[in-house]
Amino acid sequence: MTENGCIFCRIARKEIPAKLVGENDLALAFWDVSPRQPLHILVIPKLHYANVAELTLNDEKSLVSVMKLASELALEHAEESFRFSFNTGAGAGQTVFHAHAHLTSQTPRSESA
Ligand code: DGP
Repeated sequence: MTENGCIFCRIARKEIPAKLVGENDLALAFWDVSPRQPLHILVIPKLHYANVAELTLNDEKSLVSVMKLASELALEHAEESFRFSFNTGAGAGQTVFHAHAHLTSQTPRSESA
């Protein structure tokens, strides 16, 4: 499932650049272009799902891949505490309608800051 014009699909296909930070078979991670926390990484499924509920209900393998990659990166890049969040719907602040986890932390490891 892909969507023409979806910016995160285009990043997943490596058609447009992003600062990649990790990848596995079904998920990709890159630094958020406008970070709102000292550590701010986005983790996306490579396949297109509009939000985390669509992802969860349709593709458990991609969901697990997203969460595994996000967890690995959290342990690697956050000092002690971190947050995963999925804005879902415009009213909740979602602006890119391709499912993505925000991995944020106020306490990045020094080499990640
Ligand atoms: P949300 O508001 O939850 O839909 O989050 C979308 C995030 O995606 C927002 O923090 C900014 C980020 N973003 C949007 N376009 C790009 C892009 O082209 N590259 C990167 N690296 N991040 C992007």
